[in-house]
Amino acid sequence: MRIICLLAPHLPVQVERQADPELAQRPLVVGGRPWDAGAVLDCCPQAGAAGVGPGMRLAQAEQLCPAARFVPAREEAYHAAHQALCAAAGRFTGRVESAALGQLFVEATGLERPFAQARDGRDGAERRLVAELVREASQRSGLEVQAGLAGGKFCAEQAARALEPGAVSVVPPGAERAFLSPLPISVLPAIAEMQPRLVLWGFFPNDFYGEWIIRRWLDAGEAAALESGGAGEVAGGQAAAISILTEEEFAWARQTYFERCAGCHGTLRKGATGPGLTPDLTVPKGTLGLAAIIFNGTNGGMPDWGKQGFFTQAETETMAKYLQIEPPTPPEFSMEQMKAGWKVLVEPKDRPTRPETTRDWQNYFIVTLRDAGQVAVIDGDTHEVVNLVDSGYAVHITRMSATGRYAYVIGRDGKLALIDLWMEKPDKVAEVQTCYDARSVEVSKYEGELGDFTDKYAIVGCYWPPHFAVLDGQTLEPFKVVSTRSYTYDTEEYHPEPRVASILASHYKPEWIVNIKETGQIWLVNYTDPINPTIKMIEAERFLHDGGLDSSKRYFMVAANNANRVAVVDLKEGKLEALVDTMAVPHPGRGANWVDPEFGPVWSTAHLGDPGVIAIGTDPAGHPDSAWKSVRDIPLPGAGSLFIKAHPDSPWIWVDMTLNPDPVVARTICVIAKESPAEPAKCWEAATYGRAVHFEFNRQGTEVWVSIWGDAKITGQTGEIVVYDAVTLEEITRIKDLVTPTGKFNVYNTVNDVY
Ligand code: DHE
Repeated sequence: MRIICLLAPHLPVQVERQADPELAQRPLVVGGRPWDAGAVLDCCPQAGAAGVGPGMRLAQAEQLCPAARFVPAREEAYHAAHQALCAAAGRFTGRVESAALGQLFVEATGLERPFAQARDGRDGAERRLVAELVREASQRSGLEVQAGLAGGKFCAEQAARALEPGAVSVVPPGAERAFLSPLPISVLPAIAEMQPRLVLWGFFPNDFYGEWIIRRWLDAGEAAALESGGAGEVAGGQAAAISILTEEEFAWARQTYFERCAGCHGTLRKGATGPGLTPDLTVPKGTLGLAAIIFNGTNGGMPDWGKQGFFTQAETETMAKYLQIEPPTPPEFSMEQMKAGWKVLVEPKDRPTRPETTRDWQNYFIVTLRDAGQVAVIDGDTHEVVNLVDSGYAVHITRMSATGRYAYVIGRDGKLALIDLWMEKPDKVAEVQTCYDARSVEVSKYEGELGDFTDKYAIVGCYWPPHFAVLDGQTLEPFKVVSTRSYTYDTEEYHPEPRVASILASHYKPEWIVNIKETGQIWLVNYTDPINPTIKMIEAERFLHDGGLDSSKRYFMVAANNANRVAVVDLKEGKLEALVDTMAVPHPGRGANWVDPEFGPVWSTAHLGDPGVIAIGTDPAGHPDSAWKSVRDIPLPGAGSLFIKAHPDSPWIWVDMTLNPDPVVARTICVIAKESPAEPAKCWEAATYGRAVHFEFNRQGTEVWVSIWGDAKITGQTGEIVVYDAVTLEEITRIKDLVTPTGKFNVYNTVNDVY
C-alpha cells in the first residue's frame, strides 16, 4: 500500500494570515483574546518555540509569548479551507481520509501510473504525482501545503512533517525502516508522559525495542508494510478511508449507477458484460483515470457518457469517486411487496371476447420508447401509432402471449405491464412490480400432450434481487418466486448476485430456458406445476446474456459475452450441445437464422467488441461438418453491434453498429446478402443524427423497421423509425417524432420466434 500525507501545517494560522497579511508580522495565537476563557486552537511555529501549544489556556499562552497577536477562531473559514484540500485530493481518488484540520491521508496505490515517464521509473512517477497533488491543493485552498508519500500513514506523515512548505518527499517501498530510524522518539504517537519514560528506559527507535515500539504504535497496515519491505497490499488505511462525497452526490451517484451502469457491471459491481468495479479494482485507477473512461467511453462498448452529454465533467468525477467506495447493497423484494403493488385494471371477464379492432393486430409492433417510459403500439400495415401506453421506467423489452393477444412489457424498474391487443385501442389491463431491476419477461407457449399452457403464465427475470417470479398470465398475480443465488458453474464459488438474463419459452416442452448470467448456468424450468417447479441446471459458460432459437427451434443459442462464446442447448434432449468460440463480446439479440450457400442452415451473431458477424452451423443432421462451428467471419466497418436480424422471405441479413464511438458508424446499418455472404453488400447511414438500433420485420416479411435512437431533449431529433423494403432496400417511410425508440416487437414474429 502507498499512502500520501497531505499537510497544510497550522491551517488556522495560515487562514488568518491570508485574511489579514499584517498578522504575518508578529507571532500569532488563534483561539481568542488573552482574557477569554477558552484555549489555544493553533499557533505559529514562533509562538510554539516559546512554549505555546494547542489546548493551553489563552492567558498562559500570553505569559509565554507576550509579543503574540491573539485572534478569535473562525471555524467555518478553517473548515472551508480544509474542504478545498479534500476537493483537491478528490480529483485524484475517492480514497481520502480526513485525519485532522489541514491533514489528509490519500491512498495512492497505483495513482502514479498516469505520471510515469520512461527515464526515472516508479519513484519519479510518484514524485510527480505528489507534486501535482500539492500544486492542486495549494491552488484550491490558497494555503502552503507539503506532502510525503510512503508505505503507510505514520511514515508518510513523518515524511511530510520534515519538509518546507511546497516541498514533497517520497520514501521508496522498503526504505521505511531506514527513514524512521534516525528520527527522535518524540515522533512516536505515544502520550506526552510516556515519551520521557521511553527515553529513560533507553527505548530508541533505532534499536530492537525501538522497532518493537514502532510496531506497537503503528497501525496494522504500517507494521505489515514494514514487515514486507513496504510492498504489502494491506488494508490498514482502507478501513479508515472515508469518501468525500456529499450526501447529495452519493445519492445521485447511487441512483445513476443503478440506472446507467448496473446493467453491465452488476448491482454489487462484480462485473459481467462490463468489468468488475469493486474498490480493489477501481482505487488503483484513481479518480482521474476512471473519469476519463466514463467520459470518453471505450472501443469495447463502454458508452461515452460525458461526450454524449449524459454526465457533466463534475458528475463524471463524482461517479468516479463513488466507484472507489464499497457498493451499497440494495434491499430484497418479497412476495408481499409484489402483491402490494399488483393491480388488475380490467378484470379478465370485462375484457373483449374477440378482437374489437378491424386492424391486423397480429401485425402490430410494440415499440420501446426508452426515455419516455412508454411503449407505442404501431399498426404494421398503416404505420399509424394506435396508442401510447405508460409502462415502467426505461422500458426494456416486450414479449407476446402464445396466442399473441397480450403484450407483456418489462421496465428496468421491474414493473411489468400487460396490454390487451384485442381492445379497440390497446391499453394496459394489469400491472405488477416483481423486483427493483429487471430485463426479461416471457410467457408459457407449450401446447401438446402435456397440456395447454397458452396464455397461462408469465415469468419475469430480475437483476436485483437476483430471482425470477412466476405470474398468472391473464392477471399478473405473482405466485412463485425462485432465487437464483448459487455457485459459479466452474469454480463452485458462492455468488451473491447471479442475474437473470434472457428467458425463452421452449416450443418442445412446457419449459422456460432461464439464463443465469454470473454463475454461467442455463436453467430449464418446467412449468407444468409452477408452484413446485423442477429445474434442470445445465453448466454452460459465464456471463450469459442474450440469445435465440435456431430455425428448427430445437436448439437454443445464447451468448456468453465476456467469454467470447456461444453456448448451444439441445431443448429436446435437455443438454448442453456445444460451446462455440466467437469474436469479442458476441451480442446477438435473438440472432439471425439463414441458409448459407456453402454451409447450409446457420445462426449468426454480431459483436460489441469486434467489427464482424459470424455464422454458426446449426444443422448437425444435414451438415455435420459445419455443425456448432463458426463457419464464416464477415467483416463490418466497425464494432459496437447490438442486433442482427433475418427473415426467411428476405434475401438480406441486417446488422447495426449502435455502440460504435464514431457517431457516423453508430447510425450506419449494413446488409449482407444471404447468397454471397463474404462481406456486406451495402452499408448506409439510416439518419443524420442519433444511433441506428434493432431491426424487426413486419408479419409478411416485406418490410424491415430500424429505430433511430435520438435524444429526448432535442426537438426534431428525439427519434424515429425508418421503414425499408425488405427486398429492394428502398426507404418506404419514416414514422417520425417518437421519443427514443429502440426495440420493436412484431406480434406475429415474436410469438413464432421468426428471426
Ligand atoms: Fe437489452 C434484450 C440486458 C441495454 C435493447 N437485453 C436483452 C436481454 C437482456 C438484456 C438480458 C435478453 C432478454 C430476453 O431475451 O429475455 N440490455 C441488457 C443489459 O443488461 C444492458 C446491457 C444494460 C442495461 O443497463 O440495461 C442492456 N438493451 C440495452 C440498451 O441500452 C438497449 C440497446 C436499448 C433499450 O431500449 O434499453 C437494449 N435489449 C434490447 C432489446 C432487446 C434486449 C431491443 C431484445 C432484442 C430482441 O430482438 O428480442
